[in-house]
Amino acid sequence: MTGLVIKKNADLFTIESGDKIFELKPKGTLKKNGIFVGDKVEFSNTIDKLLERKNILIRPPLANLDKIFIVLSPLPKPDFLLVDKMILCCFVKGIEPVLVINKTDLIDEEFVKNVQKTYKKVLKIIKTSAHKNDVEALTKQIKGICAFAGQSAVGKSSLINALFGDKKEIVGDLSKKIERGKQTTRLVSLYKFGKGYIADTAGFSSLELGMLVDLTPQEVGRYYPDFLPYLAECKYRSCLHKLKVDCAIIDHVEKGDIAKMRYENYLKIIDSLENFKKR
Ligand SMILES: Nc1nc2c(ncn2[C@@H]2O[C@H](COP(=O)(O)OP(=O)(O)O)[C@@H](O)[C@H]2O)c(=O)[nH]1
Ligand SMILES: [Mg+2]
Ligand SMILES: [Zn+2]
Repeated sequence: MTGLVIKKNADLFTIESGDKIFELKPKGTLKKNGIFVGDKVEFSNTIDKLLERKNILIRPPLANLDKIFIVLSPLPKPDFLLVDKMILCCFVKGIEPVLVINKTDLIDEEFVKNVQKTYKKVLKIIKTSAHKNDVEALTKQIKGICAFAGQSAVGKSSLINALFGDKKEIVGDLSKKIERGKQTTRLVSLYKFGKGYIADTAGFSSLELGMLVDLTPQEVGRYYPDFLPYLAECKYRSCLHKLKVDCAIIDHVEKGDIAKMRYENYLKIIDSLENFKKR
């Protein structure tokens, strides 16, 4: 039989298969540390085989992520460099990023417009208010294995609470874990929601560049959907888009086709990637 790992507790794994749940240990030759929540496995009375995975994150430990909701809000003030790093990480790993503008009850139109202008060519953008229980757009987006990311206090836990609504026993467990997760646990579970699953990714608010260590600075621009239409215009194929001469990206930033902030954050990301590799 095959199933999905939805929870891991020491060497005991919770596997969902159809509408049944199994609690199993891996057979002797399989290393428990090699099996992640989100993995598909073959099993009998033990977990026998790990099936192919499409991606993996180490922190939080999750396999086969389909979508990450990157949440931001007017308060706390957004850290757009972090947002851009998360978007890059998603594209590198083959995860669909969705930008969630939360706290629309507090937001002025100007804030929303600016975010939309900067990111409309980059990823899907939806608006929510956890306070007003306005999570319809978010509900529609939940397919496959999904996780929430974003700086602390943007409303990730509140959104998850709003989604689960009256299923209080799950929510209690989930939000407790998320709070606890800040200091201690690295445990992750998947909770079924509609057509997909939601991961309670405690502490998914920062991102180490180590995750992108296999990426060369020259490759970074290729993961920028807003750069993509112009890359062929750069004179040199390995253009880092740092020098004005013969660089189409800088040209299109000046023309306003590419958001200046996206470009400036791009420069910061490739610089820190270069420094990281030198260490
Ligand atoms: N006004 C408003 N406040 C919100 C909204 N969502 C969350 N908050 C508040 O923002 C604070 C942080 O929320 P929380 O869910 O803990 O954020 P997390 O750190 O991202 O999980 C709490 O005081 C929430 O009540 C919202 O849609 N509107
Ligand atoms: Mg939280
Ligand atoms: Zn260039």
